[in-house]
Amino acid sequence: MTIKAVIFDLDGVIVTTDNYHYEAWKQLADEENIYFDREINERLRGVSRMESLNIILEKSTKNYSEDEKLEMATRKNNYYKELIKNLTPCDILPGVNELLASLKSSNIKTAIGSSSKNSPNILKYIGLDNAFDTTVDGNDIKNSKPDPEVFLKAAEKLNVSPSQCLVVEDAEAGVEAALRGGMKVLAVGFASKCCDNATLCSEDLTKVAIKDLLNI
Ligand code: B16
Ligand code: MG
Repeated sequence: MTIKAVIFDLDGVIVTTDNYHYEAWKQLADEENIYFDREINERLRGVSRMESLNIILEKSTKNYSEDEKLEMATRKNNYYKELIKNLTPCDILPGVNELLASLKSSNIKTAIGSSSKNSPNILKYIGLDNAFDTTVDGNDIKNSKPDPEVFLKAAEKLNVSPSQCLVVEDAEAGVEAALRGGMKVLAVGFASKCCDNATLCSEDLTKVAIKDLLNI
């Protein structure tokens, strides 16, 4: 078997938080009179909070200071933190629990590799805080996706070489990060429609057979 570890992105792969990110950014954008819509929201997938804010500010004519930007990012995160309190195990995406169980019974290591600093809380709310061998998230890295840092750290913690890792991603930035890290990548959801460079593509995890993942 080529693959010894599977590293999962969190938002958009394990659980869908898209709408909560959208609602929290929308509230901030409305307060600041900045145009924001769901198409712009798609561009925020997988990128860090501050980079997301910079994308939103492309529609603003005002120049914000670094302190003002920090305040806005914190304000958005406070709205988001309230919204994600609604998450429960019912929000785990289809196929996730089954795939995790098959990987465990095949002795394949698993990790979370997420840009989100809210990862620890999200995993708690959905009851998967003890489901992975290790987790690396936005709190542990300096460079966010498409930089491969988050995935390379996860591989290091698992003691598996990058070429033996498969990343599961829903964002273009995440697919690029995995490939730049020398890993294989399964593109799901949004990324499955646009990432021709991914090793494998699937609309969701219900359509994925474990034997196809491990022998690539
Ligand atoms: P936070 P992932 C990413 O998570 C989200 O896709 C992205 O939309 C968000 O901006 C980023 O986390 C940072 O999130 O504000 O919670 O730190 O897809 O890498 O699991
Ligand atoms: Mg994601």
